[in-house]
Amino acid sequence: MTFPPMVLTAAMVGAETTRAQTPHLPITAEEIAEDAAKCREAGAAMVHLHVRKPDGSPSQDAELFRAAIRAIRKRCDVLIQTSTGGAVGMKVDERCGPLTLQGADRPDMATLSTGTVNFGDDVFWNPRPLVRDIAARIKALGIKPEIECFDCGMIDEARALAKDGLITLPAHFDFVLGVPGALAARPEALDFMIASIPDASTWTCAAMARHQLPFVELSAEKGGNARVGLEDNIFLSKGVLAKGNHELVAEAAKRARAKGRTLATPKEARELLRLT
Ligand code: KMH
Ligand code: ZN
Repeated sequence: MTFPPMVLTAAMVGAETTRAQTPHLPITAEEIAEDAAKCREAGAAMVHLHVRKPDGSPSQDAELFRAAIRAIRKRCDVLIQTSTGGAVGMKVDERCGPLTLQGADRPDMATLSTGTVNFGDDVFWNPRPLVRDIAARIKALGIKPEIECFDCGMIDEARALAKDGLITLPAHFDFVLGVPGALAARPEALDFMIASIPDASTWTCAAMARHQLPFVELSAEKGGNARVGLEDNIFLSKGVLAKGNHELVAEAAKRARAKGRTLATPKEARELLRLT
């Protein structure tokens, strides 16, 4: 079967990875932009973006996002998907900081997690009213959400959001597999999720830690898209740190091509994911 070009997303920063874990985590706008340009060259069509304060702590501050988005767009044409998850414990207005950016600074996409989930020893808190609030803000900004599903019920919740007119179908889903306390990174789980999404929807898979690169191969075989990057995994191979997100993207690109997939450019990704 011939599949469409594969969209590779680089989850570059996250909220949990620390410089103590890897010295290669980009923190400043310039560091993020430099690595984003290398990710683009290596085959990424999109970056999933979090930002940090100068001390490295997670932030959803609009001005930090504005600086990172401008720095990235100055260097390359990669699509920018901002986080609305932020870090555990953040309140909704803080989480939605990047959704206040308009005009040339507006992100291309934003994430929308559709349910509460254990997140390691913490809880990533997404009760229904909060999810609806964030969905409405994404809709008002006129961009498309990536529905982050840490568990299967979150796909069903997306259908409920569509019924309420808060998202449109077909949607774009991200299956997040392997967060401790949530759905494990098992091939059967991926198969079930693929079978569960509404007709004509698109999907990507973000598997955690050592599962990241093997699940790029699985996603490639199954006709989907994939997310890699230091938010979810810091190792290129056992005990070997990735020297930046671009190394993980390059490895993902190699594995995707070995499975017969071509890689989407940002322009192709925009069409494939039906972004406005
Ligand atoms: N940092 C996690 C608690 C998102 O970006 O939308 C949530 C997260 C999801 O990373
Ligand atoms: Zn994230």
